[in-house]
Amino acid sequence: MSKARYIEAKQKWAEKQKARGVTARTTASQDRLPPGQKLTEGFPVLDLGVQPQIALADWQLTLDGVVAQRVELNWDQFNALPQVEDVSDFHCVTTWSKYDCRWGGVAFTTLYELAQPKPEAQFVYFTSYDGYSTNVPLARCLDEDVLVATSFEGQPLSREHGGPARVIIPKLYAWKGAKFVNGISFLAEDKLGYWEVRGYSNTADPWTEDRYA
Ligand SMILES: Nc1nc2c(c(=O)[nH]1)N[C@H]1C(S)=C(S)[C@@H](COP(=O)(O)O)O[C@H]1N2
Ligand SMILES: [Mo]
Repeated sequence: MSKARYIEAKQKWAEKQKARGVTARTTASQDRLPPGQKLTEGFPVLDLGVQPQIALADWQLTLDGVVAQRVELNWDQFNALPQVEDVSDFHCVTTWSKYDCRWGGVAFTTLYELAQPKPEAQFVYFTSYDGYSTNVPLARCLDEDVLVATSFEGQPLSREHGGPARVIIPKLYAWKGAKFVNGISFLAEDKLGYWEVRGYSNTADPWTEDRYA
């Protein structure tokens, strides 16, 4: 089942990259803003009170769990992977949304391909340099707009917004996207992340205002 989603996502990424330049959403549909959200023009910063400083020479991303291939990527290796760009809307559970964020980096599907999760892997657990963590079903991570971003609006991702690299999962509330990411574990059993153990919803769907569990 995740195999089929993976192939579908790969195909959609290919189509989107082919149509580069028209990836931006051009029509602001009336139902674009999820219920209970307010549009913001700025870009608020939300963190745990620490913005870890990671030298690129020390940066590492580990892919592990129930995988055929445990992978450790340094900064150069990560940036040598195929790069994609995607424009998406950003919805924070604290009720602000930001439209048309242009992220660049590596598609989640590319990392999936590298690690080759086994069929029993159904969940993903992300960890970060600031001690943050969050969990997402694998199927949601295989959507064609999920990426590990290293750039925002064509510029290297700033530290306050999660640089060197952060996860973007546009269809879920933004706490599901780990800033300062350093680990992606593919798991057979779900494992709650930082906010999920503190009462935030596990599913985090902005369209059903699925904010708190
Ligand atoms: N590592 C880490 N990732 C994180 C957080 C955090 O505190 N630490 N906060 C989350 C929350 S609640 C939101 S809304 C977004 C905020 O991203 P921004 O600061 O770029 O707006 O990052 C998410 N990812
Ligand atoms: Mo948030």
